[in-house]
Amino acid sequence: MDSLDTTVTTGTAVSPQLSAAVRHDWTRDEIAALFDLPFPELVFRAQSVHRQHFAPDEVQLSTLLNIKEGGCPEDCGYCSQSVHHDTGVPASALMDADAVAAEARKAKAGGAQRFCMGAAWRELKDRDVPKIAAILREVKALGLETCMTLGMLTEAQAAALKEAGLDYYNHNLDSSPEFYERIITTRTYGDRLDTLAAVRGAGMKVCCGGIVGMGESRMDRVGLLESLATLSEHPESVPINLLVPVAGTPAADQRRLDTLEFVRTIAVARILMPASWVRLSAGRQTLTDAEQGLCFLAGANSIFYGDRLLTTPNPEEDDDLRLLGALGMVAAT
Ligand code: SAM
Ligand code: DTB
Ligand code: SF4
Repeated sequence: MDSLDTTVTTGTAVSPQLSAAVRHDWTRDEIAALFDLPFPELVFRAQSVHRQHFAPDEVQLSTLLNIKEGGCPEDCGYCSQSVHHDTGVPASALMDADAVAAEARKAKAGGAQRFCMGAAWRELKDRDVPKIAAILREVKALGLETCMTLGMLTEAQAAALKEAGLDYYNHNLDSSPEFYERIITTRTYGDRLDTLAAVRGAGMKVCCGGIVGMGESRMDRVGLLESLATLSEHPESVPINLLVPVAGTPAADQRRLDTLEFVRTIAVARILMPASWVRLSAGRQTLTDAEQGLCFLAGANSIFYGDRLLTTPNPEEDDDLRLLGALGMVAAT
């Protein structure tokens, strides 16, 4: 049996040899068939594939800092930082390098491995490149891995960031190409793919995933994962965000996605991109310890660590350390 086989043997103990080969030719039908598997079969397959590439008890810890909040000209329907929505999030200037380094030092002392910095920009402006480079040099000097998400990038900007010490660039596809157009009108799916190509071209690692629970259908979740899993190189890091509903945004009143469907999405991402770190990202505040444990069982092996995401709360570090301890899991080395 390989990872495509959707045949299920019921009432019989089977130990299929599941292939964890990295493929880039997944079809929507194959992906939809994985979503349709009985839950225990799906989680078993995800866990089996996971163990062929990763230690099952290791979790990668990334701490997030909003280095430039609010005032973003884009109209992403889920986002608290868009000027198009009345969310009460103020627009701030870009933090200076010393202030960012102070936060990075705290993150490192708390046990973070990677420091992720987000700016509420449509795109990086050339005039800000020296300031961003200064930030990167300071954070890198602390011995942390670096990640940034600054909106769209040109090839030259991507090269400059790489040169300044940027390890990862986060730029999400967010949803299927079809659903994307219903949540964002100010830039296209193609624009996002161009930025991802610029990041790859500069030799950086890619962090790219999406958001679920925005009112999309299961086929849209299939479409998102198809877009990610058919990239010529899989993103090294795949954040799966569960929508954090923010008052004042068009997505504010969305019904919460069923947790089992969220776990299925993680399991399918794990099977499709077996060698990538799958991050259980935004939305952990609404998951119980047991539900988060289920996400790890389904192949998630990375989290945002620290009590804030960009503008919304995340679990306290102590709570996460307690949870990892209770699960017998450790920070990845
Ligand atoms: N402005 C940059 C951009 O969009 O490329 C970077 C920051 S942006 C906030 C990074 C990602 O965070 C988005 O692409 C989206 O996937 C996720 N995100 C933003 N708001 C969210 C929310 N309310 N719930 C879940 N995920 C969210
Ligand atoms: C990602 O995929 N999720 C993070 C990070 N990349 C930048 C952002 C989550 C934001 C959640 C809502 C907020 O705090 O504003
Ligand atoms: Fe701007 Fe990023 Fe928010 Fe979209 S998700 S409005 S680009 S900060």
